[in-house]
Amino acid sequence: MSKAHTGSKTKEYLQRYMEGVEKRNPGQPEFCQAVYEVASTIFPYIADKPMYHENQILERMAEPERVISFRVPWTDDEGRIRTNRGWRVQFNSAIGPYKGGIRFHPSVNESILKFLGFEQTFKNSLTGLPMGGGKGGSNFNPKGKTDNEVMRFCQSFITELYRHIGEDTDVPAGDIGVGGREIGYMFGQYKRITNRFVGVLTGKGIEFGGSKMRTEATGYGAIFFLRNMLEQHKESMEGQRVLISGSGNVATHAAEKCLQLGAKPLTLSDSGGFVYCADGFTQEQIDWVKELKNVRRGRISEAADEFKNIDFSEGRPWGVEGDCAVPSATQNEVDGKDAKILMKNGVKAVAEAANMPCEQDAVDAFVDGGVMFGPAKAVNAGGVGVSGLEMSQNSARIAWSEDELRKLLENMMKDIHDSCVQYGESKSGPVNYLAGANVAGFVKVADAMLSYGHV
Ligand code: NDP
Ligand code: 2IT
Repeated sequence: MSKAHTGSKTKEYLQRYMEGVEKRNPGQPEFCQAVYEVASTIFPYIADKPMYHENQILERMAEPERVISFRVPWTDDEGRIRTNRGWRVQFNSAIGPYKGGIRFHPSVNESILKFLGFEQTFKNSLTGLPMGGGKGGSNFNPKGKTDNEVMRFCQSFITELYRHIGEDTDVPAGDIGVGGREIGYMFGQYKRITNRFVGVLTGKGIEFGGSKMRTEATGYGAIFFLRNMLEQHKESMEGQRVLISGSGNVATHAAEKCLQLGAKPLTLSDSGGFVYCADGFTQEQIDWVKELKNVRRGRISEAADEFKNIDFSEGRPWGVEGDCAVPSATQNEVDGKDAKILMKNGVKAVAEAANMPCEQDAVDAFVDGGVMFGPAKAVNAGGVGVSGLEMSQNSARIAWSEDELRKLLENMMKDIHDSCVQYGESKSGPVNYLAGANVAGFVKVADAMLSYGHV
């Protein structure tokens, strides 16, 4: 719900609440942005529900239960000692053990990890599985590092973190800069230190307890959500021209699912620029990009050297004409100006596959402009959803089939979509998926917190 939609009393409460959040979290703009986005839709919902105010639920929700910060020393291939900073934000355990990814990127700081942990709490609630919210990471830059350097870094990171995590306490997974390779190194070190083979990390290799469909789950799930939004508005994926940013795990699998559902993925990107294919990428081209990014670890611009019908440009892909946009790279990659251009070019649906990819101005422009807007915590919940199923399989020491997991993912995304509709439907206008996702995620966590008393 945009600022314009909130009543004056509610607006005043929201403003006072945000002043407090900003005062307590100086220099943490991403965290304050994420809290505002949620609070601006929750305050109208709880206006006539005094128990949430009396029990300070929103105040408590904006405070992580615990933030662990630690030193990560490691040795590079030249024998030099390097020092990075590591964190785990254990945000909210009201409905289950802390759960959420680990990010390795030079931009990582406490503000970014707190915003991600806060968002994760609501996202995990939406999946319907018993998982609390957490996030971790390091300002380590994996770019240009050898496999051995990444291995030594991961081992050092876990040598400190292992004492704070566990299959019933906190279960990390991947995020930007952390994929199958890094999870393997971290799980190997955890097992070695503790002498326990348990589901303490998800996104593991299939050979050692990983779940089928976890690698694909976030991107596939995002496109299932997009399809559900379109179908809710009597449209289909067939023939849709889809603008995608990023070229990592989420972006490549989103592009692949678009293709499988008869849509045309037109763009992919990385921090150097974007590639555009007017015909839509083929499966062969998407596989080539996966190999480029996961094995050769090259730049997306190389795709334009390899394929005649692919062009490379600097900047972001939001000026390309398309029908749907699926930002899948990082936070704040779509600003208010981008949003106006996308809308002018006829984009009718936006599905946030990355976490908080749209600035608040862009979110307001989409929601107020009647664009179908799927917020990250709903759209990308398929990743952590299948992580939750990996935890179940690990606990029961079983492995489900790919077919079964694909069905479970598709059904989970449908249930999340329908929860957003249930809480976001209005008598007058289109479904407000933003308010719907926030309220649906909030209710379960808030009610669990009420049950525990003042803790
Ligand atoms: P990857 O590391 O696999 O890929 C990240 C992609 O985004 C790369 O193309 C990278 O380009 C680009 N990127 C990262 N940072 C920036 C930046 N500051 N500016 C421009 N481009 C950038 O990560 P994922 O695909 O796993 O994650 C992408 C997004 O999806 C993130 O927001 C993540 O939090 C979210 N997400 C991921 C889930 C998962 O299961 N992996 C689950 C739910 C959400 P470059 O290589 O040049 O840095
Ligand atoms: O943002 C996210 O949901 C993730 N990076 C995935 C978390 C997980 O635990 O699978």
